Amino acid sequence: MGYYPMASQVARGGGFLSPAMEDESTNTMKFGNKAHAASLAFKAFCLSLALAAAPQTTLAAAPAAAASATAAEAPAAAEPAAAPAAQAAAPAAEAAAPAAPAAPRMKPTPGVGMPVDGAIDLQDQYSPLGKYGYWIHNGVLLPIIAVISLLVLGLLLWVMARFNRRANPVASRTSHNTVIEVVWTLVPVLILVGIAIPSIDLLAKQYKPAPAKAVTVKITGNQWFWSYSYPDNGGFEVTSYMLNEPGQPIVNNGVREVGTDPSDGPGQLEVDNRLVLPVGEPIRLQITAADVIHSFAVPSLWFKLDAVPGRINEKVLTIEKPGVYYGQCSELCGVKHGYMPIAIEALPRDQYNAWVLAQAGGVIDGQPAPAPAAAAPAAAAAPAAAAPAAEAAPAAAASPSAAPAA
Ligand SMILES: [Cu+2]
Repeated sequence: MGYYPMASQVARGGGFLSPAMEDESTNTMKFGNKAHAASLAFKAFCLSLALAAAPQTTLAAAPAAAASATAAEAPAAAEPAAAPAAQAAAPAAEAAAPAAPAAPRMKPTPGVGMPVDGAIDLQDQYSPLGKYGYWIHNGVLLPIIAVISLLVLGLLLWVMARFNRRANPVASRTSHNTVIEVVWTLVPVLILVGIAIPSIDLLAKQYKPAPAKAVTVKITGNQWFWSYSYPDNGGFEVTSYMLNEPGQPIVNNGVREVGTDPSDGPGQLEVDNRLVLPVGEPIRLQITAADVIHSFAVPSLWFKLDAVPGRINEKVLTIEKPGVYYGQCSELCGVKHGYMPIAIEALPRDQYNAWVLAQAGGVIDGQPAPAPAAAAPAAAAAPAAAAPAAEAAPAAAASPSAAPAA
Protein backbone atom coordinates (compact mmCIF):
# COMPACT_ATOMS: atom_id res chain seq x y z
CA MET A 1 0.00 0.00 0.00
CA GLY A 2 2.93 2.31 0.60
CA TYR A 3 3.43 5.40 2.69
CA TYR A 4 0.55 7.48 1.41
CA PRO A 5 -3.03 6.55 2.32
CA MET A 6 -5.15 5.76 -0.68
CA ALA A 7 -7.89 8.11 -1.74
CA SER A 8 -10.63 5.89 -0.38
CA GLN A 9 -8.91 5.85 3.01
CA VAL A 10 -8.53 9.59 3.04
CA ALA A 11 -12.20 9.87 2.16
CA ARG A 12 -13.07 7.81 5.22
CA GLY A 13 -11.02 10.07 7.47
CA GLY A 14 -7.50 8.95 6.74
CA GLY A 15 -7.56 5.94 9.05
CA PHE A 16 -6.04 2.61 8.11
CA LEU A 17 -8.77 0.12 8.99
CA SER A 18 -7.81 -3.38 9.97
CA PRO A 19 -9.48 -6.19 8.04
CA ALA A 20 -11.55 -6.98 11.12
CA MET A 21 -13.13 -3.56 10.99
CA GLU A 22 -14.10 -3.94 7.37
CA ASP A 23 -17.65 -4.83 8.31
CA GLU A 24 -20.71 -4.78 6.16
CA SER A 25 -21.38 -1.07 6.55
CA THR A 26 -17.83 -0.16 5.61
CA ASN A 27 -18.07 -2.32 2.54
CA THR A 28 -21.33 -0.68 1.63
CA MET A 29 -19.70 2.70 2.08
CA LYS A 30 -16.75 1.66 -0.03
CA PHE A 31 -19.07 0.48 -2.71
CA GLY A 32 -21.01 3.72 -2.43
CA ASN A 33 -17.80 5.74 -2.84
CA LYS A 34 -16.73 3.68 -5.80
CA ALA A 35 -20.15 3.91 -7.40
CA HIS A 36 -20.11 7.65 -6.90
CA ALA A 37 -16.60 7.93 -8.34
CA ALA A 38 -17.61 5.73 -11.26
CA SER A 39 -20.66 7.83 -12.00
CA LEU A 40 -18.51 10.98 -11.89
CA ALA A 41 -16.00 9.41 -14.23
CA PHE A 42 -18.78 8.32 -16.55
CA LYS A 43 -20.25 11.83 -16.55
CA ALA A 44 -16.84 13.28 -17.36
CA PHE A 45 -16.43 10.76 -20.14
CA CYS A 46 -19.83 11.58 -21.64
CA LEU A 47 -19.07 15.28 -21.35
CA SER A 48 -15.76 14.89 -23.12
CA LEU A 49 -17.47 12.88 -25.86
CA ALA A 50 -20.07 15.57 -26.28
CA LEU A 51 -17.40 18.26 -26.43
CA ALA A 52 -15.36 16.27 -28.89
CA ALA A 53 -18.42 15.80 -31.05
CA ALA A 54 -19.19 19.50 -31.17
CA PRO A 55 -15.91 21.38 -30.86
CA GLN A 56 -16.96 24.10 -33.26
CA THR A 57 -19.92 24.93 -31.08
CA THR A 58 -17.63 25.46 -28.13
CA LEU A 59 -15.18 27.54 -30.08
CA ALA A 60 -17.84 29.58 -31.73
CA ALA A 61 -19.44 30.31 -28.40
CA ALA A 62 -16.37 32.03 -26.99
CA PRO A 63 -15.89 34.70 -29.66
CA ALA A 64 -19.64 35.18 -29.76
CA ALA A 65 -19.72 35.86 -26.05
CA ALA A 66 -16.82 38.26 -26.35
CA ALA A 67 -18.45 40.05 -29.23
CA SER A 68 -21.73 40.54 -27.47
CA ALA A 69 -19.94 42.88 -25.08
CA THR A 70 -19.49 45.48 -27.79
CA ALA A 71 -21.97 45.83 -30.54
CA ALA A 72 -19.27 47.06 -32.89
CA GLU A 73 -17.59 43.67 -32.85
CA ALA A 74 -20.71 41.70 -33.72
CA PRO A 75 -19.67 41.22 -37.37
CA ALA A 76 -16.47 39.59 -36.17
CA ALA A 77 -18.42 36.73 -34.64
CA ALA A 78 -20.69 36.38 -37.61
CA GLU A 79 -17.91 36.22 -40.18
CA PRO A 80 -14.40 36.20 -38.72
CA ALA A 81 -12.70 36.31 -42.11
CA ALA A 82 -14.34 39.49 -43.17
CA ALA A 83 -13.75 41.23 -39.89
CA PRO A 84 -10.23 42.71 -40.19
CA ALA A 85 -11.33 45.12 -42.88
CA ALA A 86 -14.67 45.83 -41.28
CA GLN A 87 -13.56 46.88 -37.80
CA ALA A 88 -15.38 49.91 -36.52
CA ALA A 89 -12.09 51.64 -35.71
CA ALA A 90 -10.87 51.49 -39.32
CA PRO A 91 -13.88 52.38 -41.46
CA ALA A 92 -14.51 51.79 -45.11
CA ALA A 93 -11.44 53.75 -46.18
CA GLU A 94 -9.19 50.77 -45.50
CA ALA A 95 -11.24 48.39 -47.61
CA ALA A 96 -11.75 50.92 -50.37
CA ALA A 97 -8.04 51.61 -50.85
CA PRO A 98 -6.29 48.24 -50.79
CA ALA A 99 -3.15 49.55 -52.48
CA ALA A 100 -2.63 52.30 -49.93
CA PRO A 101 1.15 52.50 -49.69
CA ALA A 102 1.77 52.69 -45.97
CA ALA A 103 -0.97 50.26 -44.95
CA PRO A 104 -1.72 50.54 -41.23
CA ARG A 105 -1.04 47.58 -39.00
CA MET A 106 -3.81 45.04 -39.29
CA LYS A 107 -6.09 44.69 -36.29
CA PRO A 108 -6.46 41.04 -35.25
CA THR A 109 -9.91 39.44 -35.18
CA PRO A 110 -10.81 38.24 -31.68
CA GLY A 111 -10.61 34.45 -31.50
CA VAL A 112 -8.78 34.09 -34.82
CA GLY A 113 -5.12 33.09 -34.80
CA MET A 114 -4.96 33.22 -31.03
CA PRO A 115 -5.94 31.06 -28.06
CA VAL A 116 -9.52 31.39 -26.77
CA ASP A 117 -10.51 31.19 -23.11
CA GLY A 118 -12.03 27.85 -22.16
CA ALA A 119 -11.47 26.19 -25.53
CA ILE A 120 -10.37 22.56 -25.55
CA ASP A 121 -10.11 22.05 -29.29
CA LEU A 122 -7.23 22.84 -31.62
CA GLN A 123 -7.23 26.41 -32.90
CA ASP A 124 -9.05 27.01 -36.19
CA GLN A 125 -6.67 26.44 -39.06
CA TYR A 126 -5.73 28.91 -41.79
CA SER A 127 -3.37 26.86 -43.94
CA PRO A 128 -4.12 23.88 -46.22
CA LEU A 129 -1.92 21.54 -44.20
CA GLY A 130 -3.49 22.82 -41.02
CA LYS A 131 -6.94 21.95 -42.29
CA TYR A 132 -5.70 18.50 -43.30
CA GLY A 133 -4.11 17.91 -39.90
CA TYR A 134 -7.20 19.23 -38.15
CA TRP A 135 -9.31 16.74 -40.10
CA ILE A 136 -6.98 13.86 -39.19
CA HIS A 137 -7.23 14.81 -35.54
CA ASN A 138 -10.96 15.49 -35.29
CA GLY A 139 -12.27 13.42 -38.20
CA VAL A 140 -10.14 10.31 -37.93
CA LEU A 141 -8.36 9.98 -34.58
CA LEU A 142 -11.04 11.21 -32.19
CA PRO A 143 -13.85 9.00 -33.62
CA ILE A 144 -11.54 5.96 -33.52
CA ILE A 145 -10.58 6.75 -29.94
CA ALA A 146 -14.22 7.24 -28.95
CA VAL A 147 -15.39 4.01 -30.59
CA ILE A 148 -12.56 1.96 -29.05
CA SER A 149 -13.18 3.47 -25.61
CA LEU A 150 -16.91 2.75 -25.81
CA LEU A 151 -16.27 -0.79 -27.06
CA VAL A 152 -13.87 -1.56 -24.22
CA LEU A 153 -16.20 0.03 -21.70
CA GLY A 154 -19.12 -2.01 -23.04
CA LEU A 155 -17.11 -5.23 -22.96
CA LEU A 156 -16.05 -4.55 -19.38
CA LEU A 157 -19.61 -3.88 -18.26
CA TRP A 158 -20.85 -6.97 -20.08
CA VAL A 159 -18.18 -9.18 -18.53
CA MET A 160 -18.89 -7.78 -15.07
CA ALA A 161 -22.63 -8.34 -15.40
CA ARG A 162 -22.68 -11.62 -17.26
CA PHE A 163 -19.66 -13.49 -15.96
CA ASN A 164 -19.45 -12.64 -12.28
CA ARG A 165 -19.48 -15.55 -9.82
CA ARG A 166 -23.16 -15.20 -8.99
CA ALA A 167 -24.44 -15.09 -12.56
CA ASN A 168 -22.02 -17.62 -13.93
CA PRO A 169 -20.99 -20.07 -11.16
CA VAL A 170 -19.43 -22.64 -13.51
CA ALA A 171 -16.65 -20.98 -15.49
CA SER A 172 -16.01 -21.98 -19.08
CA ARG A 173 -12.77 -23.84 -19.75
CA THR A 174 -12.37 -22.50 -23.30
CA SER A 175 -8.71 -21.91 -24.16
CA HIS A 176 -8.74 -21.24 -27.93
CA ASN A 177 -11.05 -19.66 -30.45
CA THR A 178 -9.42 -19.25 -33.82
CA VAL A 179 -12.01 -16.84 -35.20
CA ILE A 180 -11.72 -14.44 -32.27
CA GLU A 181 -7.93 -14.60 -32.34
CA VAL A 182 -7.81 -13.76 -36.04
CA VAL A 183 -10.29 -10.92 -35.53
CA TRP A 184 -8.47 -9.35 -32.61
CA THR A 185 -5.22 -9.46 -34.53
CA LEU A 186 -6.53 -8.21 -37.85
CA VAL A 187 -8.80 -5.41 -36.63
CA PRO A 188 -6.04 -3.50 -34.76
CA VAL A 189 -3.75 -3.93 -37.77
CA LEU A 190 -6.41 -2.50 -40.06
CA ILE A 191 -7.03 0.39 -37.67
CA LEU A 192 -3.32 1.21 -37.55
CA VAL A 193 -3.01 1.04 -41.31
CA GLY A 194 -6.07 3.28 -41.62
CA ILE A 195 -4.44 5.84 -39.33
CA ALA A 196 -1.05 5.53 -41.01
CA ILE A 197 -2.23 6.36 -44.52
CA PRO A 198 -3.41 9.95 -43.91
CA SER A 199 -0.78 10.44 -41.23
CA ILE A 200 2.19 9.57 -43.48
CA ASP A 201 0.59 11.55 -46.27
CA LEU A 202 0.44 14.63 -44.03
CA LEU A 203 4.03 14.06 -42.91
CA ALA A 204 5.21 13.89 -46.52
CA LYS A 205 3.29 17.03 -47.47
CA GLN A 206 4.74 18.93 -44.52
CA TYR A 207 8.26 18.30 -45.77
CA LYS A 208 7.58 18.93 -49.42
CA PRO A 209 10.04 21.63 -50.53
CA ALA A 210 8.73 25.03 -51.55
CA PRO A 211 8.48 25.77 -55.28
CA ALA A 212 11.50 27.57 -56.72
CA LYS A 213 9.70 30.89 -57.06
CA ALA A 214 8.48 31.00 -53.47
CA VAL A 215 9.40 34.01 -51.36
CA THR A 216 12.11 33.17 -48.84
CA VAL A 217 11.99 34.60 -45.35
CA LYS A 218 14.70 33.79 -42.85
CA ILE A 219 13.69 33.53 -39.22
CA THR A 220 16.31 33.71 -36.49
CA GLY A 221 15.64 32.95 -32.84
CA ASN A 222 17.60 35.05 -30.38
CA GLN A 223 17.64 35.31 -26.60
CA TRP A 224 14.87 36.57 -26.39
CA PHE A 225 13.35 37.93 -29.54
CA TRP A 226 12.86 36.94 -33.15
CA SER A 227 14.50 38.55 -36.17
CA TYR A 228 13.15 38.20 -39.67
CA SER A 229 15.15 38.89 -42.79
CA TYR A 230 13.89 39.04 -46.36
CA PRO A 231 16.69 37.95 -48.73
CA ASP A 232 14.37 38.06 -51.78
CA ASN A 233 13.25 41.58 -50.97
CA GLY A 234 16.55 43.38 -50.51
CA GLY A 235 17.80 41.56 -47.42
CA PHE A 236 16.44 44.00 -44.85
CA GLU A 237 15.92 42.66 -41.33
CA VAL A 238 13.14 43.22 -38.81
CA THR A 239 13.50 42.56 -35.10
CA SER A 240 10.44 41.56 -33.14
CA TYR A 241 10.12 42.13 -29.38
CA MET A 242 7.19 41.39 -27.11
CA LEU A 243 5.29 44.47 -25.97
CA ASN A 244 5.45 45.24 -22.25
CA GLU A 245 2.40 44.70 -20.06
CA PRO A 246 0.94 47.76 -18.33
CA GLY A 247 1.51 47.59 -14.59
CA GLN A 248 3.96 44.71 -14.91
CA PRO A 249 7.75 44.73 -14.67
CA ILE A 250 9.36 45.84 -17.92
CA VAL A 251 10.46 42.88 -20.04
CA ASN A 252 11.96 44.71 -22.99
CA ASN A 253 13.53 48.12 -22.41
CA GLY A 254 12.50 50.80 -24.85
CA VAL A 255 9.52 48.83 -26.15
CA ARG A 256 6.05 50.33 -25.77
CA GLU A 257 3.20 48.85 -23.75
CA VAL A 258 0.53 46.65 -25.27
CA GLY A 259 -2.72 48.49 -25.92
CA THR A 260 -1.11 51.80 -26.86
CA ASP A 261 -1.92 51.14 -30.52
CA PRO A 262 -5.45 50.26 -31.72
CA SER A 263 -4.07 47.37 -33.77
CA ASP A 264 -2.61 45.61 -30.74
CA GLY A 265 -3.70 42.05 -30.05
CA PRO A 266 -3.58 40.16 -26.75
CA GLY A 267 -0.93 40.97 -24.17
CA GLN A 268 2.11 38.67 -24.07
CA LEU A 269 1.39 37.70 -27.69
CA GLU A 270 1.66 41.08 -29.39
CA VAL A 271 5.01 42.38 -30.63
CA ASP A 272 6.41 45.69 -31.81
CA ASN A 273 7.27 44.48 -35.34
CA ARG A 274 5.32 41.59 -36.78
CA LEU A 275 6.49 39.04 -39.31
CA VAL A 276 4.73 40.29 -42.44
CA LEU A 277 4.06 37.63 -45.09
CA PRO A 278 2.10 37.49 -48.35
CA VAL A 279 -1.14 35.56 -48.27
CA GLY A 280 -2.28 32.80 -50.64
CA GLU A 281 1.13 31.73 -51.92
CA PRO A 282 3.78 29.30 -50.66
CA ILE A 283 6.45 30.94 -48.53
CA ARG A 284 9.80 29.31 -47.85
CA LEU A 285 10.61 29.79 -44.18
CA GLN A 286 14.23 29.13 -43.23
CA ILE A 287 14.61 28.90 -39.51
CA THR A 288 17.76 29.11 -37.45
CA ALA A 289 18.98 30.49 -34.14
CA ALA A 290 21.80 32.76 -33.07
CA ASP A 291 22.47 31.43 -29.59
CA VAL A 292 20.47 28.50 -28.20
CA ILE A 293 17.71 26.29 -29.58
CA HIS A 294 14.37 28.04 -30.00
CA SER A 295 11.26 26.79 -31.78
CA PHE A 296 9.08 28.76 -34.15
CA ALA A 297 5.49 27.69 -33.55
CA VAL A 298 2.16 29.15 -34.68
CA PRO A 299 -0.75 26.84 -33.78
CA SER A 300 -3.37 28.30 -36.13
CA LEU A 301 -1.02 27.84 -39.11
CA TRP A 302 -0.06 24.25 -38.20
CA PHE A 303 3.55 25.32 -38.00
CA LYS A 304 6.28 24.35 -35.57
CA LEU A 305 9.93 24.03 -36.46
CA ASP A 306 12.97 24.13 -34.21
CA ALA A 307 15.46 26.95 -34.60
CA VAL A 308 18.90 25.41 -34.11
CA PRO A 309 22.17 27.39 -34.06
CA GLY A 310 24.38 26.50 -37.02
CA ARG A 311 21.58 24.81 -38.93
CA ILE A 312 18.80 25.94 -41.22
CA ASN A 313 15.49 24.15 -41.01
CA GLU A 314 13.24 24.81 -43.94
CA LYS A 315 9.51 24.37 -44.31
CA VAL A 316 6.90 25.77 -46.64
CA LEU A 317 3.96 27.75 -45.33
CA THR A 318 0.84 28.86 -47.19
CA ILE A 319 -1.54 31.18 -45.40
CA GLU A 320 -5.06 31.13 -46.80
CA LYS A 321 -6.57 34.29 -45.34
CA PRO A 322 -5.28 37.75 -44.49
CA GLY A 323 -5.07 38.14 -40.75
CA VAL A 324 -2.88 38.22 -37.69
CA TYR A 325 -1.73 34.88 -36.30
CA TYR A 326 0.01 34.47 -32.98
CA GLY A 327 2.45 31.90 -31.68
CA GLN A 328 5.22 31.48 -29.15
CA CYS A 329 8.71 30.13 -28.88
CA SER A 330 8.19 26.47 -28.07
CA GLU A 331 11.61 25.33 -26.94
CA LEU A 332 12.83 26.22 -23.46
CA CYS A 333 15.52 28.73 -24.34
CA GLY A 334 16.33 30.60 -21.17
CA VAL A 335 14.97 32.99 -18.60
CA LYS A 336 12.75 34.97 -20.99
CA HIS A 337 11.57 31.99 -23.03
CA GLY A 338 7.98 32.91 -22.22
CA TYR A 339 8.46 36.45 -23.52
CA MET A 340 9.34 35.92 -27.17
CA PRO A 341 5.98 35.58 -28.89
CA ILE A 342 5.46 35.41 -32.63
CA ALA A 343 2.98 37.59 -34.49
CA ILE A 344 2.46 36.99 -38.20
CA GLU A 345 0.60 39.55 -40.27
CA ALA A 346 -0.57 37.98 -43.53
CA LEU A 347 -1.32 40.56 -46.20
CA PRO A 348 -2.60 40.36 -49.78
CA ARG A 349 0.23 40.60 -52.32
CA ASP A 350 -0.19 44.28 -53.15
CA GLN A 351 -0.21 45.29 -49.50
CA TYR A 352 2.77 43.04 -48.83
CA ASN A 353 4.67 44.71 -51.68
CA ALA A 354 3.78 48.13 -50.29
CA TRP A 355 5.01 47.08 -46.86
CA VAL A 356 8.30 45.78 -48.31
CA LEU A 357 8.88 49.00 -50.21
CA ALA A 358 8.25 50.99 -47.03
CA GLN A 359 11.18 49.18 -45.34
CA ALA A 360 14.66 50.63 -45.67
CA GLY A 361 16.27 48.69 -48.52
CA GLY A 362 13.10 46.84 -49.48
CA VAL A 363 12.86 45.76 -53.13
CA ILE A 364 10.25 43.86 -55.13
CA ASP A 365 11.63 41.81 -58.05
CA GLY A 366 14.85 43.76 -57.73
CA GLN A 367 13.07 47.10 -58.09
CA PRO A 368 13.31 49.43 -55.12
CA ALA A 369 10.26 51.62 -55.73
CA PRO A 370 7.85 51.40 -58.68
CA ALA A 371 7.17 54.79 -60.28
CA PRO A 372 3.33 54.83 -60.10
CA ALA A 373 3.15 54.45 -56.35
CA ALA A 374 4.80 57.79 -55.79
CA ALA A 375 3.12 58.65 -52.52
CA ALA A 376 4.90 56.56 -49.93
CA PRO A 377 8.15 55.14 -51.24
CA ALA A 378 9.65 58.61 -51.69
CA ALA A 379 11.18 58.32 -48.26
CA ALA A 380 12.23 54.74 -48.79
CA ALA A 381 13.86 55.37 -52.15
CA ALA A 382 16.85 57.28 -50.80
CA PRO A 383 18.13 54.65 -48.37
CA ALA A 384 17.33 51.92 -50.86
CA ALA A 385 20.41 52.57 -52.98
CA ALA A 386 22.84 52.28 -50.10
CA ALA A 387 20.96 49.51 -48.39
CA PRO A 388 21.89 46.23 -50.11
CA ALA A 389 25.51 46.44 -49.01
CA ALA A 390 24.65 47.69 -45.55
CA GLU A 391 21.98 45.10 -45.00
CA ALA A 392 24.08 42.14 -46.07
CA ALA A 393 26.56 42.61 -43.27
CA PRO A 394 24.19 42.55 -40.26
CA ALA A 395 22.21 39.72 -41.76
CA ALA A 396 25.29 37.57 -42.00
CA ALA A 397 26.51 38.61 -38.57
CA ALA A 398 23.19 37.86 -36.91
CA SER A 399 23.40 34.21 -37.79
CA PRO A 400 26.60 32.27 -38.31
CA SER A 401 24.65 29.71 -40.26
CA ALA A 402 23.86 32.10 -43.07
CA ALA A 403 27.13 31.51 -44.89
CA PRO A 404 27.09 27.72 -45.19
CA ALA A 405 23.45 27.73 -46.18
CA ALA A 406 23.98 30.26 -48.92
CU1 LIG B 1 13.13 30.85 -27.50
